[in-house]
Amino acid sequence: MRIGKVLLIGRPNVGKSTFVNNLIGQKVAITSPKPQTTRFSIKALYEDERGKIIFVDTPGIMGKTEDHLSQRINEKTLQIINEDVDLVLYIIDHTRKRDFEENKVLGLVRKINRPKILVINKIDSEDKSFLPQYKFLEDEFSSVFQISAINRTHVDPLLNKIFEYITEKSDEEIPKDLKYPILNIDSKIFISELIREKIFLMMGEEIPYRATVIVDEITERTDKLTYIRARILVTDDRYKKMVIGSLGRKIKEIGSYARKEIALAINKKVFLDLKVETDPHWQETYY
Ligand SMILES: Nc1nc2c(ncn2[C@@H]2O[C@H](COP(=O)(O)OP(=O)(O)OP(=O)(O)O)[C@@H](O)[C@H]2O)c(=O)[nH]1
Ligand SMILES: [Mg+2]
Repeated sequence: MRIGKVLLIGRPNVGKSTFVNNLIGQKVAITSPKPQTTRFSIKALYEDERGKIIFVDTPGIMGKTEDHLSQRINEKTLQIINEDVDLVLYIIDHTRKRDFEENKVLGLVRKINRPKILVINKIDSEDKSFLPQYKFLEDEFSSVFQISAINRTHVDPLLNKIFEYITEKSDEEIPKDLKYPILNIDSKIFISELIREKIFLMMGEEIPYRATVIVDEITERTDKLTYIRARILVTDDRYKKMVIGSLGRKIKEIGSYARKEIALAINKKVFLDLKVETDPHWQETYY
């Protein structure tokens, strides 16, 4: 069987998770316009008549890491990029200047001794382009693709190229992490991610980094209704107030968006029992 693993690497916000979702054809990783939306690596299986590919989405590597959370995320990401893979996709966003952060990621990419493809994302964007700043990279990478992950532009030719690096493997050579059906995360984590995404999309700049979501219970109440109990943990009481909002409006809104999406994903009605708690140590406990 032709089977292999492809690692995605890039600074935050370049569109790694969007690329994986649109390639797989369903949402496996949450996305947002805020940096480091992804907090742990997500492995998702793509399969067609040519073979199977595990795409490894990773958290965007931050240039500066001042807090515990982003330091831990960066550390974990560095471990993942050392895993053995068949191919690396180095994803860049040409609408952003090449800066310290990009150079840091490029330094890491250079050290990976595997075949690499340079993927320039967001070609649909009408924002100012800094493409000339990335021109020099074309000499370094044997293949360069300009894509729009969001519109799926040039994704198929890229996929054809990716398959050139995916070889036949014997049963013993097949990576163990191919045992899961599509995703390497369980439903509790998946649901907590969907709720966390709403926090990234609906709260200001700071709260998303002070918050995490824990799903404590998923119970099938009837064959049509699923009960889900979850907590949003924040580091401080003042963030708790902000997430709850005046008259509880904010948490209601977050819960309502999350509930609708979860219901769609599991194809059942969902009762979402969502609370906010202060836990100053969640970052150390969970990351
Ligand atoms: N215009 C445009 N926007 C895109 C494209 N791909 C992704 N985006 C947007 O870029 C933002 C970041 O996308 P993500 O997929 O979350 O980026 P990421 O690289 O996974 O980010 P981290 O998880 O934070 O590292 C989101 O607002 C996406 O909608 C694209 O092809 N074109
Ligand atoms: Mg991501």
